[in-house]
Amino acid sequence: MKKKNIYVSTVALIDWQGKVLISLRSKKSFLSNHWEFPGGKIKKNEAPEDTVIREIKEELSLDINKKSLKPISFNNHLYEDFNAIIFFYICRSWKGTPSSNLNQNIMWVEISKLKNYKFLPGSNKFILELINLKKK
Ligand code: DGT
Repeated sequence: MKKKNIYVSTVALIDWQGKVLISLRSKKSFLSNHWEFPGGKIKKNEAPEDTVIREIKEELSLDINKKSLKPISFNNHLYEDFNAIIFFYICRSWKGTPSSNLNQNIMWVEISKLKNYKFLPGSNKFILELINLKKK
């Protein structure tokens, strides 16, 4: 059976120590208690980069310049009720100090330790890609 497509943009914010910011989905949300990369659904007529910039401002109060966003990968993950097409970026510079506006638990984690966290299934692939990125 065909499922509805949803389009999502996500980003790995990587700091000067090579740590990545991840956030824990709140108890009320679908797939709660899974970790995720910050981001969210792309709105109608919005470019994927603009979704990252908007969501990072809303969720974490950080300002990102479009030039700092580097597209790395995408994934197509079939969840039970929908098909998620997820665009994945990395970003190494921004303005501000992150604070969670959604009351989500946020954490900086070394790339090599990301495997120890239970991520949304649609984003597991990106962890392997971050590891390979480090090796390059
Ligand atoms: P909402 O706003 O009530 O629809 O709640 P969410 O949290 O499901 O919506 P949103 O805007 O965060 O959409 C993200 C969707 O993408 C969500 O259904 C799960 C899926 N997804 C898979 N991997 C990731 C990831 O690493 N980060 C984020 N943000 N979403 C992911």
